[in-house]
Amino acid sequence: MSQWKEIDANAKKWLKEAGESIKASFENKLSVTTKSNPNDLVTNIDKETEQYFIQQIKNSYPDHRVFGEEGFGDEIETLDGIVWIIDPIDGTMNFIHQQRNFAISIGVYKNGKGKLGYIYDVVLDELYHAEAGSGAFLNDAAIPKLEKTPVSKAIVSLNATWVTPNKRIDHQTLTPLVKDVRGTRSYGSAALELAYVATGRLDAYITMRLSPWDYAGGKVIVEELGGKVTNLEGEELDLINPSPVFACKPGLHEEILHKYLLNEKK
Ligand code: 2AM
Ligand code: CA
Ligand code: CA
Ligand code: CA
Repeated sequence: MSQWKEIDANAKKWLKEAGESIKASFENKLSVTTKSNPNDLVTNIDKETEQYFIQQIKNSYPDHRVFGEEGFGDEIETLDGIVWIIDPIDGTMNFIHQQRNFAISIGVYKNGKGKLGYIYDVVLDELYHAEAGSGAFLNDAAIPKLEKTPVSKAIVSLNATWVTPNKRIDHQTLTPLVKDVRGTRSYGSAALELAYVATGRLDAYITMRLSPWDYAGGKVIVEELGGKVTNLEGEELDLINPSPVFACKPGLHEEILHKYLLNEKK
Protein backbone atom coordinates (compact mmCIF):
# COMPACT_ATOMS: atom_id res chain seq x y z
CA MET A 1 0.00 0.00 0.00
CA SER A 2 1.33 3.49 -0.83
CA GLN A 3 2.14 5.83 2.04
CA TRP A 4 -0.91 8.04 1.40
CA LYS A 5 -3.31 5.13 0.94
CA GLU A 6 -2.27 3.75 4.30
CA ILE A 7 -2.58 7.11 6.03
CA ASP A 8 -5.98 7.56 4.36
CA ALA A 9 -7.23 4.18 5.60
CA ASN A 10 -6.14 4.99 9.15
CA ALA A 11 -7.64 8.49 9.07
CA LYS A 12 -11.00 7.07 7.97
CA LYS A 13 -10.93 4.38 10.66
CA TRP A 14 -10.12 6.94 13.37
CA LEU A 15 -12.81 9.35 12.10
CA LYS A 16 -15.47 6.63 12.36
CA GLU A 17 -14.30 5.66 15.85
CA ALA A 18 -14.24 9.27 17.03
CA GLY A 19 -17.70 9.76 15.50
CA GLU A 20 -19.08 6.82 17.47
CA SER A 21 -17.69 8.27 20.73
CA ILE A 22 -19.16 11.68 19.96
CA LYS A 23 -22.59 10.19 19.24
CA ALA A 24 -22.41 8.11 22.44
CA SER A 25 -21.65 11.33 24.37
CA PHE A 26 -25.13 12.68 23.54
CA GLU A 27 -26.35 10.49 26.43
CA ASN A 28 -24.15 12.31 28.97
CA LYS A 29 -24.08 15.81 30.38
CA LEU A 30 -21.55 18.04 28.63
CA SER A 31 -19.00 20.12 30.44
CA VAL A 32 -19.01 23.49 28.63
CA THR A 33 -16.48 26.28 29.21
CA THR A 34 -15.67 29.49 27.34
CA LYS A 35 -12.44 30.55 25.63
CA SER A 36 -11.82 34.00 24.09
CA ASN A 37 -15.35 35.36 24.77
CA PRO A 38 -18.70 34.20 26.24
CA ASN A 39 -19.82 32.77 22.86
CA ASP A 40 -16.54 30.98 22.11
CA LEU A 41 -17.36 27.58 23.59
CA VAL A 42 -15.46 24.36 24.19
CA THR A 43 -16.59 21.05 25.73
CA ASN A 44 -14.91 18.04 27.24
CA ILE A 45 -15.78 16.19 24.00
CA ASP A 46 -13.82 18.67 21.84
CA LYS A 47 -10.79 18.07 24.06
CA GLU A 48 -11.19 14.28 24.32
CA THR A 49 -11.65 13.93 20.56
CA GLU A 50 -8.51 15.93 19.82
CA GLN A 51 -6.54 13.86 22.34
CA TYR A 52 -7.84 10.65 20.74
CA PHE A 53 -6.55 11.66 17.28
CA ILE A 54 -3.19 12.78 18.65
CA GLN A 55 -2.73 9.47 20.44
CA GLN A 56 -3.58 7.45 17.30
CA ILE A 57 -1.39 9.58 15.02
CA LYS A 58 1.62 9.57 17.36
CA ASN A 59 1.34 5.78 17.83
CA SER A 60 1.32 5.08 14.10
CA TYR A 61 3.43 7.99 12.83
CA PRO A 62 5.80 9.27 15.52
CA ASP A 63 7.47 11.70 13.09
CA HIS A 64 4.20 13.39 12.01
CA ARG A 65 3.19 16.56 13.81
CA VAL A 66 -0.32 17.63 14.86
CA PHE A 67 -1.75 21.15 14.80
CA GLY A 68 -5.06 21.08 16.67
CA GLU A 69 -7.50 23.71 17.87
CA GLU A 70 -7.55 22.65 21.51
CA GLY A 71 -3.78 22.84 21.88
CA PHE A 72 -2.90 19.23 22.79
CA GLY A 73 -0.74 18.82 19.70
CA ASP A 74 2.56 20.36 18.69
CA GLU A 75 3.63 24.01 18.64
CA ILE A 76 3.51 24.69 14.91
CA GLU A 77 5.57 27.50 13.41
CA THR A 78 6.35 25.90 10.04
CA LEU A 79 4.66 23.22 7.95
CA ASP A 80 7.83 21.23 7.29
CA GLY A 81 7.29 17.48 7.04
CA ILE A 82 3.88 15.90 7.53
CA VAL A 83 1.42 17.90 9.64
CA TRP A 84 -2.12 16.86 10.57
CA ILE A 85 -4.28 19.98 11.00
CA ILE A 86 -7.24 18.98 13.14
CA ASP A 87 -10.47 20.50 14.37
CA PRO A 88 -12.00 17.82 16.62
CA ILE A 89 -15.43 19.46 16.55
CA ASP A 90 -16.08 22.26 14.09
CA GLY A 91 -19.34 23.95 15.02
CA THR A 92 -19.11 23.48 18.77
CA MET A 93 -22.01 25.86 19.37
CA ASN A 94 -24.20 23.71 17.10
CA PHE A 95 -22.91 20.57 18.83
CA ILE A 96 -23.99 21.96 22.21
CA HIS A 97 -27.30 23.58 21.17
CA GLN A 98 -28.47 21.33 18.33
CA GLN A 99 -26.60 18.02 18.48
CA ARG A 100 -26.16 18.35 14.69
CA ASN A 101 -24.56 20.66 12.10
CA PHE A 102 -21.03 20.02 13.32
CA ALA A 103 -18.15 18.01 11.86
CA ILE A 104 -14.68 16.68 12.49
CA SER A 105 -12.21 18.34 10.12
CA ILE A 106 -8.76 17.05 9.22
CA GLY A 107 -6.21 18.15 6.65
CA VAL A 108 -2.94 16.28 6.16
CA TYR A 109 -0.23 18.46 4.66
CA LYS A 110 3.30 17.66 3.47
CA ASN A 111 5.71 20.59 3.41
CA GLY A 112 2.71 22.94 3.28
CA LYS A 113 0.92 21.16 0.41
CA GLY A 114 -2.51 19.64 1.05
CA LYS A 115 -2.44 15.87 0.51
CA LEU A 116 -5.56 14.53 2.28
CA GLY A 117 -8.74 16.29 3.39
CA TYR A 118 -11.64 15.05 5.55
CA ILE A 119 -14.86 16.58 6.82
CA TYR A 120 -16.97 14.11 8.75
CA ASP A 121 -20.59 14.99 9.51
CA VAL A 122 -20.87 12.60 12.40
CA VAL A 123 -24.65 12.69 12.87
CA LEU A 124 -25.48 12.13 9.20
CA ASP A 125 -22.55 9.70 8.81
CA GLU A 126 -21.41 11.69 5.77
CA LEU A 127 -17.67 11.69 5.15
CA TYR A 128 -16.40 14.19 2.58
CA HIS A 129 -12.85 13.27 1.63
CA ALA A 130 -10.20 13.88 -0.98
CA GLU A 131 -6.70 12.83 -1.83
CA ALA A 132 -5.02 15.57 -3.87
CA GLY A 133 -4.90 14.42 -7.49
CA SER A 134 -7.16 11.39 -6.94
CA GLY A 135 -10.64 12.93 -6.73
CA ALA A 136 -13.04 13.91 -3.99
CA PHE A 137 -15.84 11.78 -2.55
CA LEU A 138 -18.91 11.92 -0.34
CA ASN A 139 -18.76 8.53 1.35
CA ASP A 140 -18.11 6.23 -1.66
CA ALA A 141 -19.60 8.50 -4.35
CA ALA A 142 -17.31 10.67 -6.46
CA ILE A 143 -18.19 14.38 -6.20
CA PRO A 144 -18.39 16.01 -9.66
CA LYS A 145 -16.05 18.87 -10.57
CA LEU A 146 -17.46 22.31 -9.80
CA GLU A 147 -19.20 24.17 -12.63
CA LYS A 148 -19.27 27.93 -13.15
CA THR A 149 -22.21 29.95 -11.76
CA PRO A 150 -22.92 33.69 -12.12
CA VAL A 151 -23.45 35.87 -9.01
CA SER A 152 -27.13 36.22 -9.95
CA LYS A 153 -27.67 32.46 -9.47
CA ALA A 154 -25.38 31.99 -6.48
CA ILE A 155 -26.14 31.01 -2.89
CA VAL A 156 -23.47 32.53 -0.69
CA SER A 157 -22.78 31.51 2.88
CA LEU A 158 -22.19 34.51 5.06
CA ASN A 159 -22.69 35.20 8.75
CA ALA A 160 -24.99 38.18 9.53
CA THR A 161 -22.21 39.49 11.80
CA TRP A 162 -20.27 40.66 8.73
CA VAL A 163 -23.10 42.86 7.43
CA THR A 164 -23.67 44.56 10.79
CA PRO A 165 -21.09 46.83 12.47
CA ASN A 166 -18.14 44.64 13.53
CA LYS A 167 -14.43 45.00 14.10
CA ARG A 168 -13.16 43.00 11.10
CA ILE A 169 -14.77 44.51 7.99
CA ASP A 170 -16.67 47.68 7.05
CA HIS A 171 -20.18 46.27 7.32
CA GLN A 172 -21.28 47.91 4.05
CA THR A 173 -18.59 46.18 1.99
CA LEU A 174 -20.66 43.06 1.41
CA THR A 175 -24.07 44.81 0.98
CA PRO A 176 -23.94 44.93 -2.86
CA LEU A 177 -23.04 41.22 -2.97
CA VAL A 178 -25.89 40.31 -0.60
CA LYS A 179 -28.28 42.29 -2.84
CA ASP A 180 -27.07 40.69 -6.09
CA VAL A 181 -26.92 37.00 -5.11
CA ARG A 182 -29.85 34.59 -5.29
CA GLY A 183 -29.67 33.89 -1.55
CA THR A 184 -27.52 33.84 1.57
CA ARG A 185 -27.16 31.11 4.20
CA SER A 186 -25.22 30.52 7.41
CA TYR A 187 -24.67 27.11 8.99
CA GLY A 188 -22.28 27.82 11.88
CA SER A 189 -19.65 25.24 10.88
CA ALA A 190 -16.89 26.44 8.58
CA ALA A 191 -15.97 22.85 7.74
CA LEU A 192 -19.52 21.97 6.66
CA GLU A 193 -19.79 25.21 4.72
CA LEU A 194 -16.65 24.17 2.82
CA ALA A 195 -18.14 20.70 2.29
CA TYR A 196 -21.26 22.38 0.88
CA VAL A 197 -19.16 24.50 -1.48
CA ALA A 198 -17.44 21.28 -2.57
CA THR A 199 -20.77 19.59 -3.32
CA GLY A 200 -22.35 22.66 -4.99
CA ARG A 201 -25.00 23.15 -2.28
CA LEU A 202 -23.36 26.52 -1.75
CA ASP A 203 -21.59 28.49 -4.45
CA ALA A 204 -19.37 30.54 -2.14
CA TYR A 205 -18.46 30.97 1.52
CA ILE A 206 -17.05 34.21 2.92
CA THR A 207 -15.96 34.73 6.50
CA MET A 208 -13.70 37.16 8.30
CA ARG A 209 -11.69 35.04 10.67
CA LEU A 210 -10.86 31.37 10.58
CA SER A 211 -7.95 29.41 11.94
CA PRO A 212 -6.08 26.80 9.88
CA TRP A 213 -7.93 23.87 11.49
CA ASP A 214 -11.27 25.35 10.38
CA TYR A 215 -10.40 25.11 6.68
CA ALA A 216 -7.39 22.77 6.28
CA GLY A 217 -9.50 19.72 5.40
CA GLY A 218 -12.05 21.63 3.32
CA LYS A 219 -9.37 23.38 1.28
CA VAL A 220 -8.01 20.06 -0.01
CA ILE A 221 -11.51 18.89 -0.97
CA VAL A 222 -12.69 22.15 -2.60
CA GLU A 223 -9.45 22.58 -4.56
CA GLU A 224 -9.54 18.97 -5.76
CA LEU A 225 -12.88 19.83 -7.39
CA GLY A 226 -11.54 22.96 -9.12
CA GLY A 227 -12.70 25.48 -6.50
CA LYS A 228 -10.59 28.14 -4.81
CA VAL A 229 -9.94 28.78 -1.12
CA THR A 230 -8.11 32.09 -0.55
CA ASN A 231 -8.18 35.20 1.59
CA LEU A 232 -10.37 38.19 0.61
CA GLU A 233 -7.62 39.51 -1.69
CA GLY A 234 -7.57 36.21 -3.57
CA GLU A 235 -4.20 35.24 -2.10
CA GLU A 236 -3.05 31.86 -0.74
CA LEU A 237 -3.82 31.13 2.92
CA ASP A 238 -0.72 30.43 5.03
CA LEU A 239 -2.19 27.61 7.21
CA ILE A 240 -0.37 28.92 10.30
CA ASN A 241 -2.20 32.16 11.20
CA PRO A 242 -5.91 33.10 11.42
CA SER A 243 -7.27 35.02 8.43
CA PRO A 244 -10.40 35.84 6.43
CA VAL A 245 -11.43 33.02 4.08
CA PHE A 246 -13.18 33.11 0.71
CA ALA A 247 -14.03 29.67 -0.70
CA CYS A 248 -15.75 29.57 -4.06
CA LYS A 249 -16.46 27.88 -7.36
CA PRO A 250 -14.10 28.64 -10.24
CA GLY A 251 -15.17 31.67 -12.29
CA LEU A 252 -17.45 32.96 -9.54
CA HIS A 253 -14.33 33.40 -7.41
CA GLU A 254 -12.93 35.91 -9.91
CA GLU A 255 -16.31 37.65 -10.34
CA ILE A 256 -16.88 38.16 -6.60
CA LEU A 257 -13.24 39.05 -5.98
CA HIS A 258 -13.02 41.75 -8.62
CA LYS A 259 -16.53 43.21 -8.58
CA TYR A 260 -17.25 43.08 -4.84
CA LEU A 261 -14.27 42.35 -2.61
CA LEU A 262 -11.56 44.37 -4.34
CA ASN A 263 -14.22 46.93 -5.22
CA GLU A 264 -12.98 47.47 -8.77
CA LYS A 265 -15.23 49.30 -11.20
CA LYS A 266 -16.41 47.30 -14.21
P1 2AM B 1 -15.45 26.03 16.10
O1 2AM B 1 -16.86 25.62 16.30
O2 2AM B 1 -14.50 24.91 15.89
O3 2AM B 1 -14.95 26.98 17.16
C1 2AM B 1 -18.80 29.48 13.48
O4 2AM B 1 -19.34 30.44 12.64
C2 2AM B 1 -17.59 28.89 12.79
O5 2AM B 1 -16.46 29.73 13.02
C3 2AM B 1 -17.21 27.54 13.31
O6 2AM B 1 -16.62 26.83 12.24
C4 2AM B 1 -16.21 27.89 14.39
O7 2AM B 1 -15.35 26.82 14.71
C5 2AM B 1 -15.47 29.00 13.73
N1 2AM B 1 -14.74 29.89 14.63
C6 2AM B 1 -13.47 30.30 14.41
N2 2AM B 1 -13.07 31.10 15.40
C7 2AM B 1 -14.08 31.21 16.29
C8 2AM B 1 -14.27 31.89 17.54
N3 2AM B 1 -13.33 32.65 18.10
N4 2AM B 1 -15.46 31.76 18.18
C9 2AM B 1 -16.43 30.99 17.64
N5 2AM B 1 -16.31 30.35 16.47
C10 2AM B 1 -15.16 30.43 15.78
CA1 CA C 1 -13.65 26.56 18.92
CA1 CA D 1 -13.51 25.29 13.91
CA1 CA E 1 -13.46 23.30 17.01
